[in-house]
Amino acid sequence: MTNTVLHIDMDAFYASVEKNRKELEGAVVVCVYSGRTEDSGAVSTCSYEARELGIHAAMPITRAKDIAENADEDVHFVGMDKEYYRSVSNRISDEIYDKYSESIEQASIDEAYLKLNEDVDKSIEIAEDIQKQVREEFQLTCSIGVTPNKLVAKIASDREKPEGLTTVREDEVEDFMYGLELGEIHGIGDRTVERLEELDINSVEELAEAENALLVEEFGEKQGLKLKEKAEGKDSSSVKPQEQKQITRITTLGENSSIPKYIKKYFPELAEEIMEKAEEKGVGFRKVSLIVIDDEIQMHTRSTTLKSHVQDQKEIIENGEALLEEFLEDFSGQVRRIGLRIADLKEFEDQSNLTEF
Ligand code: DCP
Ligand code: MG
Repeated sequence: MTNTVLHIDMDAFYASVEKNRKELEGAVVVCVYSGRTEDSGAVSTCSYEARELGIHAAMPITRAKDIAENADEDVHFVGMDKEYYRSVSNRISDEIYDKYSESIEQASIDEAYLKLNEDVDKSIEIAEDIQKQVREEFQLTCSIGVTPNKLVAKIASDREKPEGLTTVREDEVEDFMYGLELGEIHGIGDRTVERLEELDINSVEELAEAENALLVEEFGEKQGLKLKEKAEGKDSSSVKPQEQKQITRITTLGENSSIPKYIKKYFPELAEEIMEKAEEKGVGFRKVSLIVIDDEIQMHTRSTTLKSHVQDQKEIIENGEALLEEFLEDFSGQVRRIGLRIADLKEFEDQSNLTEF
């Protein structure tokens, strides 16, 4: 079996999330206000429209406001709300990435590595599918690198932003790496570039072909050889999945509805997908949740806690149905998307074949 690593990086993440939340058009600048004076603080990130004006992350807010004042278009300034961005990030991972990989490493609030047990062509299809769902379900875009390892994936995802898809196959790694500047390789900072240049190593190719002894003398055995491996595009580090806290599956209804019978028809398939994942992970659950996304894209959740941990598809469906009926009793809108979730997960051993006395 072959496998690949995807690196997914959201485009202008905080700014894009704010754009949707506040229904803003055009340039958006997300600010971290320090509170000292009204405008003291720095830009956290900004939309691509704002970048075109010359605004960028880490710029003082006062400077960004000066630029905005002289711009022909409106520039929206909003305060950073990291907790909210984190909740969106968790949902993207939970509702989309989780369907494709057993091994997801959330590397930061807006980037994740997925290990896929697939060949490159199938992996590209999955990456396209992920981009489509992120766009349709979250009105956000992301850029993805499809490659043999984490090091190359991280660089690849950054090559064609926004909404880029960059594939580097095993036999293309060398060309890809040699086309980079030394400083573009993750983990090779300005100071390292300077030290390499002092050794007359001025390109990635030269680093890949440098004498081991020379690098070891300058950087020590471990770091010296590591630098060379990086230049070769080699990386043996594995995707390290975080402990999974919940399993969620959501689907869009054929048409918006508020009729329990119609909505419930979607439950068996959702529950089956959740169970497949739970069995693959070897976990049982004690909490079942219903997720409703209404026709105004508002999300509602309702949950039940069970008496003990189980690993039972029927429990998901029946509790989901009860929660849905309860929810619809005092809900006057229309349901657009429906989902089920299991949580409070625990390693689970099937004991149904043990005889009870
Ligand atoms: N961030 C920050 N300060 C920085 C850099 C980043 O607060 N100096 C935050 C805001 C970003 C998020 O981290 O939205 C992710 O960082 P990225 O470098 O991925 O930046 P973006 O997602 O905003 O833009 P890009 O489209 O270039 O990935
Ligand atoms: Mg990003």
